[in-house]
Amino acid sequence: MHVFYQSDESKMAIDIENGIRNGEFIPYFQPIIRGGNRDIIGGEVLVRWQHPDMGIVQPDYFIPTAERFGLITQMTQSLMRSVSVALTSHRAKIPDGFHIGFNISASHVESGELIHDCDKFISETGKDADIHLMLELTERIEIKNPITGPLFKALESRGVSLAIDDFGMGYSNLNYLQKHRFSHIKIDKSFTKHVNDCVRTECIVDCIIRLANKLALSVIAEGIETMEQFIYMKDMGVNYFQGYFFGRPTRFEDFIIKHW
Ligand code: G
Ligand code: G
Ligand code: MN
Repeated sequence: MHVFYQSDESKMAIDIENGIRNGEFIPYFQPIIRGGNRDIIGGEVLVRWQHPDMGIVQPDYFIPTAERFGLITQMTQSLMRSVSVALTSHRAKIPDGFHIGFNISASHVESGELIHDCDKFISETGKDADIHLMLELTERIEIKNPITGPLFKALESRGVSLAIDDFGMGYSNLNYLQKHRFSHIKIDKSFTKHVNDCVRTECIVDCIIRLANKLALSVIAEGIETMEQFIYMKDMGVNYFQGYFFGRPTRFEDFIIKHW
């Protein structure tokens, strides 16, 4: 008798695939703040799995499997669709120039579908709607494909911003910064956590901000949890802020109710 032992991970991959079809992957939003007046200028989309048995599941549990089993592009596409519906239905409440950031995996960049997905999102939310699309590419994964050059140019020509996410945690790929026109750097929360108690961290943060300024990149500090961290980063010249101090990731409806 032939017995086929299916691994736990491939079982999960099947659940993920079904979950995508059933619309179980939902967007949460976390506000991004401008330093001066503390206005909300946008939000980052953070996916959650609304699991039929387990309830709300955090992405660290399922993103690696979705990536390994080639499901992340589909998941992001379904997320982009949900976000465009949410934004369109609350358009009147959303300020002009609102930034909406998606986390994009390397395989999605390499798939060749990203530009089409962005075009779709832009046309769904309305070309004149003045909603600004931002893509966050984590620095922890290396994107090897040579298509990034033309792709990044095409994105730029559509007004899509590119941010390097988790900056300082990965390859610290300065070559990437040299070659491509990123518009934003997101300082990883592990640095933010120690800005007031570790001189070495302060030196690193100082260098990242100087580098960003010289390259005319905007800086977003992630993981701001206290007033002290906010003030420290603001005094250092950081432009934008994100973290529990300003708001945790929430459902879009709660995001709208809480902030407007
Ligand atoms: O809230 P937080 O637990 O949301 O997110 C955990 C990790 O999952 C972060 O590294 C974040 O970048 C990643 N993540 C969240 N949403 C998405 C998504 O839609 N796509 C990808 N590729 N990663 C995501
Ligand atoms: O990797 P990426 O930067 O995309 O993901 C952001 C992650 O950071 C998410 O898991 C999000 O929930 C989490 N996060 C957001 N704000 C804070 C914060 O103030 N403190 C901590 N510890 N985590 C945060
Ligand atoms: Mn991110």
